[in-house]
Amino acid sequence: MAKFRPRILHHGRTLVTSPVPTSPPATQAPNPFAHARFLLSAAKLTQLPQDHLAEVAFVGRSNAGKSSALNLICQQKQLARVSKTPGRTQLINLFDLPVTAAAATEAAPQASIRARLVDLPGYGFAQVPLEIRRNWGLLVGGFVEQRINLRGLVVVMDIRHPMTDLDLQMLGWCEARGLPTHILLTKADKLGHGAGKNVLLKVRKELRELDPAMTVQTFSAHTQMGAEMVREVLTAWLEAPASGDQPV
Ligand SMILES: Nc1nc2c(ncn2[C@@H]2O[C@H](COP(=O)(O)OP(=O)(O)OP(=O)(O)O)[C@@H](O)[C@H]2O)c(=O)[nH]1
Ligand SMILES: [Mg+2]
Repeated sequence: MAKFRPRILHHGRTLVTSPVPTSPPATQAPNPFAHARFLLSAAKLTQLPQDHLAEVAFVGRSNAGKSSALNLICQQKQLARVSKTPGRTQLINLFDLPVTAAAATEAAPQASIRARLVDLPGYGFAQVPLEIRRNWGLLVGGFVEQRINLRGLVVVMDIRHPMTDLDLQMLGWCEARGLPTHILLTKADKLGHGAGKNVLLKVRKELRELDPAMTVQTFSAHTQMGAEMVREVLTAWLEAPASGDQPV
């Protein structure tokens, strides 16, 4: 198990990743994530399903807004638990996207993606005891490094405090794993339009240095800004054929 430590990111690696759409679709497609339902919470990697179903994981600092983002993407208020207390999610929470009769109609086949969404415990909460931090490293580190089901990672950052040292370390893990990585700059409602755009451009510039394949967008769980955009990114990842990626 590698330690959670800074990695030197190399340049110019090409990853297969979906381009971030720049404008909303002309017609509103059905939301393929609306049928998500809670599957299980895992305290250990061995408790996770052992199959080959595609998964996308949400990771980021504690209190950044991971669970809120998941809820908006799935258009459900209480799918993932949201809390004002940082460090609330200490378990890996899995959500199933089942193919239901309601979801999979011939008219809207894109409304049925058989996959899972994963809410990972957050990092960077100063008051967390050493024991819990150790456990976090084993759980989240192990998941990001080894989970064969992973098709992509969404790194959630508070737009007011993006690209912290711990975020950069996480991006290093994502980069090492070689999976598509998309950054959500969330709580964008807390900044004015111009200020938010400036942060977006700055982060995009930093990513060009770190890993040009990584993508970024602004997002707000409160105003729904960027929800359709991230749904399109996830859909493209989950619908893409598996790359034969093996655990590292
Ligand atoms: N203004 C604003 N607040 C948000 C937004 N997203 C989340 N929050 C608030 O931020 C706090 C933390 O949100 P969560 O979604 O629980 O964050 P988390 O990353 O899942 O936190 P942990 O599970 O503790 O790691 C809550 O009080 C949310 O209401 C947003 O887009 N805008
Ligand atoms: Mg959470």
